[in-house]
Amino acid sequence: MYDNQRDLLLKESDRFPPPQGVRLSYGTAGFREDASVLLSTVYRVGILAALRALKTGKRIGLMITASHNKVSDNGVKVADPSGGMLTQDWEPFANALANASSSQDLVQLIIEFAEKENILLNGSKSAQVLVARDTRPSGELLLDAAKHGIGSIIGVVAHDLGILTTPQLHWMVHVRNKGLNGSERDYFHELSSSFRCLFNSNPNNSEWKLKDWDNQLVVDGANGVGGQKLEMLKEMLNGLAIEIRNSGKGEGVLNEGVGADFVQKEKIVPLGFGSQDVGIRCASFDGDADRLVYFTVPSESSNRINLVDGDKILSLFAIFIEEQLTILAARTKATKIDFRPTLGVVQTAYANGASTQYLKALGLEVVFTPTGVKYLHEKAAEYDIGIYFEANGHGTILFSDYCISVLQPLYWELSDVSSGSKSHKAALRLLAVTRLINQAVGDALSGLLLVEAILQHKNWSIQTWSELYQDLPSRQLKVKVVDRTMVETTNAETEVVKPPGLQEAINSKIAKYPKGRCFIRPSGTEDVIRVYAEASTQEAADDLATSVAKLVDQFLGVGSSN
Ligand code: 16G
Ligand code: MG
Repeated sequence: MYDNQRDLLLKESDRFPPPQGVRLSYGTAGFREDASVLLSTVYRVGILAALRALKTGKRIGLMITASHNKVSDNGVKVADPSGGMLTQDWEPFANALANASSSQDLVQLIIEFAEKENILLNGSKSAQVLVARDTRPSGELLLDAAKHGIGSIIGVVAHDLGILTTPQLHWMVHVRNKGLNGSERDYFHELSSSFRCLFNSNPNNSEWKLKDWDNQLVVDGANGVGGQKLEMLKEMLNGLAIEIRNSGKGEGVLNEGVGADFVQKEKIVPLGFGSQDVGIRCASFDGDADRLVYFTVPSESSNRINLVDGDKILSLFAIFIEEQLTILAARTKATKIDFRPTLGVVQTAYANGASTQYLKALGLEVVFTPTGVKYLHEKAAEYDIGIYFEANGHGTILFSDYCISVLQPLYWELSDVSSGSKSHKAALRLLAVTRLINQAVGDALSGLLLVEAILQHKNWSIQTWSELYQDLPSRQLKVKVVDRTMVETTNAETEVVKPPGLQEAINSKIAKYPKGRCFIRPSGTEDVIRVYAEASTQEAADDLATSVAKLVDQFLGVGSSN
């Protein structure tokens, strides 16, 4: 490392001293903490993103957000050149950087890491990091710290994209690394034009109908960035009739009693919704708009909701894609192009058992990964068409390069042999989905438009969609423990391997309940062990969860469950 690089790093990092007594961990989706302790962490993640940009020679993304956490928290995560999550190999370095206790230690770590990764720190290469933040008040100051971090590596510059949703930033990294423009306007144009294309491919629809389209959709924007961006998207869809509440314009506090996480976990109506919404199609985003769930308010007399979660969104998407592929398969014989993509569905252990059974009964290949987008995304990318969703509403559909490269010529061939036919339209619809659905990460805005287009296409109400299958009753609990790393799991988190004997004890509890299923896992974002239980009745699911929570308490010492 050249002296000027070392001096710059020492000088800049002295301005961002690490907090005392806080141990930081990159976790499932970046660092998240009370915003007041994060300046040094974000500065250091800026350095990491700059090093990653030099290493890959591509644009890297850095997002300031704490997603569904309370407004006083904030966080930071990094997007790799594909627009996906930071490669897991770099997570230990991220942890080491964040926890280095002095500027000297920090510089030493950087020197060693750069040497190991063959990153030249002599300013001979240039690179760019795209940075953005959500609407949290602490975001501006933290973004500034990130820019200082990026600027501490000679040759790397930060490009500030302002306030964005997390998926918008991931999308921009993905698109710009392909040599395309990737502005916010391009993002909205891509979503709105592909949505229009899908909408018009339905014989009963036409462009002018977009305005008069069943206007009974109300969206809860979690008082975050998603509501604001949906307003902008709406403009580009000529006033598509969506009512947006909790849009972050002073109606309430970010994620407080609102948003996808609240709706999915509590299963009660978010603030701003109530008896006036009975029977209407409603949707909720989380604070940074990478989660989407739907719901209805079934009755005026109760605040309970009927949840249509990520599993049901996944099922809707899978049915639609499978239908288009079946139509195409019947006709591709007439063309020179042999198109037989592999299709896979990816879930986690939190997926309701009824959804898995339903998807398997459709003949789909269903696979499981541990919790966290990075795992699901990686698995889905192994298929030509990989559909992944967590029950909490994170998910998307990935199309392989092969798939996209074949669909386009296939569409043109079909326009020769059978223009306007069912198969021609099926190819058109699949092509539109490849453009509408975010290829970098799950995206509430693009997911919402795809759900809406499919419901229109099938002429389904939210009730018809919700009745595809009946969810098994479930219960989630968390147990505070001294050290959550004492629990180790395998088989996509469904079996405990450590501490010994605990899985056997859980099994004997499960055996008592018809359709019983239960697993425990250490949280990746909080210092707790999570318990999930499912059974044929709500009472049984509650009992099973409570008895397993007690076991966790017994095996892992001090603690209380809630
Ligand atoms: C993060 C993850 C989410 C996961 C959740 C689990 C991303 C972008 N987000 O929010 O996928 O479901 O953590 O939290 O990966 P837990 O480990 O505390 O249960
Ligand atoms: Mg989120």
